[in-house]
Amino acid sequence: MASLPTGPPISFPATKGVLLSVVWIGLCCIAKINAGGDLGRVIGIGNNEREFDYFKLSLIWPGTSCAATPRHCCSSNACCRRSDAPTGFTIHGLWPDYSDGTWPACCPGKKFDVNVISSLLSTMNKYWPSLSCDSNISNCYGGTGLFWEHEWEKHGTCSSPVVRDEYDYFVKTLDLYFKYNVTEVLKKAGYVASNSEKYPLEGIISAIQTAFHVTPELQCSGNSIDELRLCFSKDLKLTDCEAESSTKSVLINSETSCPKYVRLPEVVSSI
Ligand code: U2P
Repeated sequence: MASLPTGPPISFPATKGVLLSVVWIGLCCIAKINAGGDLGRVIGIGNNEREFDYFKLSLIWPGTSCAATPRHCCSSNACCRRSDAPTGFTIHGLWPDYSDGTWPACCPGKKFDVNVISSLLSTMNKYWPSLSCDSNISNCYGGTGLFWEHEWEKHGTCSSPVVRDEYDYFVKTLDLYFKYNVTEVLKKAGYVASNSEKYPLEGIISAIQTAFHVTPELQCSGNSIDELRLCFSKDLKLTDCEAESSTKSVLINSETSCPKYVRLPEVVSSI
């Protein structure tokens, strides 16, 4: 009768190690489901994530975003700041992306610690505010938390080696936001928040192209601009956002993109 091959006995600590790894991978999977809602495009788990190809600086138009959540008010929701509500683009996040249209998310790294960015908080509250309640924002570990926690854990942790740590992630993002002031560029071209005006999409794209010599990515909700994204190479130089929309005509003609005339609505502050 054939006997089972014998090997070194598996010690308890080794078994425990295997079990812990399985639990950890399981937790990572859950985190991806909770933190994204965009699982189809998120790839990689654990340490095998390959390095990203480029960055997207994603900016939110608060007037559009706030209109989508009119009744969810709480202290963290900047839509509810009445006269102090944001008047221009605010930061959504700096996202490491792959050239094929997917992106890494929730890479192993340090958990968010708000104390690390205490010196940045007043700037962050103004230019990188949450536009919903923290209880609705998922982190990478199956819970909920601050908007900044979500952005650091989901995107910041996958931004190495360009981004060194949590503090560096927020500083680099704020630097890019202030260096390439999209709200100011559009204002100079006559595109300002308005609840009555409609603007030609082509004019908005041209204004960015003239100022920064690159093509942005735009996302609309109905006929209102929801997000404007600037793309950057890994050395943080502006580059065209090519992955999803390589030319102006693609942007304008695409069925899933913005219509030819778009709005930049003002924030109608909810209570
Ligand atoms: O578009 C829906 C959400 O998917 C994430 N996203 C999108 C495009 C991209 O290039 N990279 C990327 O990460 C964003 O996820 P969030 O940070 O909001 O969780 C985006 O909102």
